[in-house]
Amino acid sequence: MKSNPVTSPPTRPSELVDLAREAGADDAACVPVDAPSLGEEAEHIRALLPEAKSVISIVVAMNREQLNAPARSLANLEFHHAGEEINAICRRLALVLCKRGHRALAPAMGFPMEVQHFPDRIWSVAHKTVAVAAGMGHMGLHRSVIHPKLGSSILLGTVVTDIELDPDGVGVPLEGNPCFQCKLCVPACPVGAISPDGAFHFTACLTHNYRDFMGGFADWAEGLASSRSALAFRRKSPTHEQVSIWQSLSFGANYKAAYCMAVCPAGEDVISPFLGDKRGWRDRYLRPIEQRVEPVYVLPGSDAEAHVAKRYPHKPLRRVSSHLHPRSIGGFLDGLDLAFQPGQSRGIDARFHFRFTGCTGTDGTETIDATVEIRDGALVVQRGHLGDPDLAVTADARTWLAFLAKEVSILRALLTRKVRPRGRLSLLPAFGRCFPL
Ligand code: B12
Ligand code: SF4
Repeated sequence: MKSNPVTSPPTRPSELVDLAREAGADDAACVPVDAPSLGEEAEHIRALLPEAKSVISIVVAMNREQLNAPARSLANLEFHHAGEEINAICRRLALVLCKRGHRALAPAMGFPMEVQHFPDRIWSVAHKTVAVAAGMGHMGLHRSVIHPKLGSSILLGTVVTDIELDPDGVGVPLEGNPCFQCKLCVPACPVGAISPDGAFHFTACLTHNYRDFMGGFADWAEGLASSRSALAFRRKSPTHEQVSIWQSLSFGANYKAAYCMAVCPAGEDVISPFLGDKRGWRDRYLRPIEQRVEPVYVLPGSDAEAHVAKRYPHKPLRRVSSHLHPRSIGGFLDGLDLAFQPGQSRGIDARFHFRFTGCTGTDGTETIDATVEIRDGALVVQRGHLGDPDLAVTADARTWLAFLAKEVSILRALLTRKVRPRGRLSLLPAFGRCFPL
């Protein structure tokens, strides 16, 4: 039986921070679950622990020298060790709190995740959102959280608990962002996932960096299953790629890049050598990454493919699939902005109306209408039909999802009238080009 924490007085946040440090954290802060800065994340936190009242953000610093080494085996070793360490710290802290009569749990820093939801949200808690809300840092241009002192080379964890916090000393978002817009992370990324204007190209990063993970692995496995012979498979996927998969399965999945984190000079403990010799920093940390000859994984016809061909012609291009096939029309519509390729949308100035019939809703089948506008390299997706369309598409939901998963050809879908376009038909393939999967 648990003791009744409701009767106990609110806990001082500093007490929890001390416990987190004793458990091994390099920094920590707590924030109530109903803090406005947590936004919708509160729902996900309460889904894990309905009694949750607070979250403790845990920060662990990594060895920057190890991350900065161009050899990715060194960086991956550091990611794996630091990841295990943060899981152990969060587990230890949660156990201490449980022994004191509270409820506490520690979601994974990375994997395992709720992969049955793939490609929708599979993580239990967004550690970045918690860390930012608790004042542990802000997301930089590269979209990782930068700690004001430790910099970018940190991993994050979260402990969820039913402890009521004394408001005095709870974490609040930092006033300034440690990212000072040096933009070194932009050229460091081989697939152009980080735009100088702050946009983050999710599918570019995922397809390359996570080649041995999740959808990348599924694509590799399908390549194996669909090959006529061993030789045909070897032609499709050279032997070093099978060895990479073996290594990832044996020793923990390995990232292909993470260079954005490696080159970042932000953070009090990191910045001095950069400010002292900016050119020297570039030569030491950016140049070897740029010059590295390494396979780069891209979606065919993506902005990433064009970027590698233009910026890094010495890096061999490997055209693969991300296997981010949506499983529902809601997932398709929500995922459009993650998959959108501004470069491929050049020249398109159009409004699309979609009507999906036979969608599985909570109370039976239903129809979903949506308007998609693509203009000036930007995308706007809205529910319902707005304005006059240049192309209107009515589609059976199951057929549309099967088409996106390459299980049904568009020709067959058109011939069977499961997909019925009306208007400027040339816009249909143009639309497809903007969203390679
Ligand atoms: C999803 C995820 C990814 C995705 C998306 C990256 C991203 N910027 O969010 C991919 C697979 C590309 C990725 C890559 C990496 N990741 Co990661 N990742 C996560 C994860 C599981 C959730 C991130 C999250 O909170 N997203 C939602 C919001 C808060 O973040 P966002 O930036 O606004 O959202 C972007 C994407 O997540 C995506 N997105 C938003 N909503 C949704 C919904 C769905 C369904 C999907 C699929 C995507 C998606 O679009 C947004 C912008 O394009 C966390 C672990 C966790 N449980 O929190 C680690 C985490 C963010 N990753 C981490 C790391 C270290 C990395 C890598 C460096 C890995 C590596 N070693 O190479 C790279 C860096 C890439 C980069 N520049 O961001 C660390 C970051 C630490 C820090 N200092 O901030 C975390 C916190 C893990 C940890 N416990 O420390 N990651
Ligand atoms: S490398 Fe420069 S621009 Fe990129 S996140 Fe770090 S400080 Fe910001």
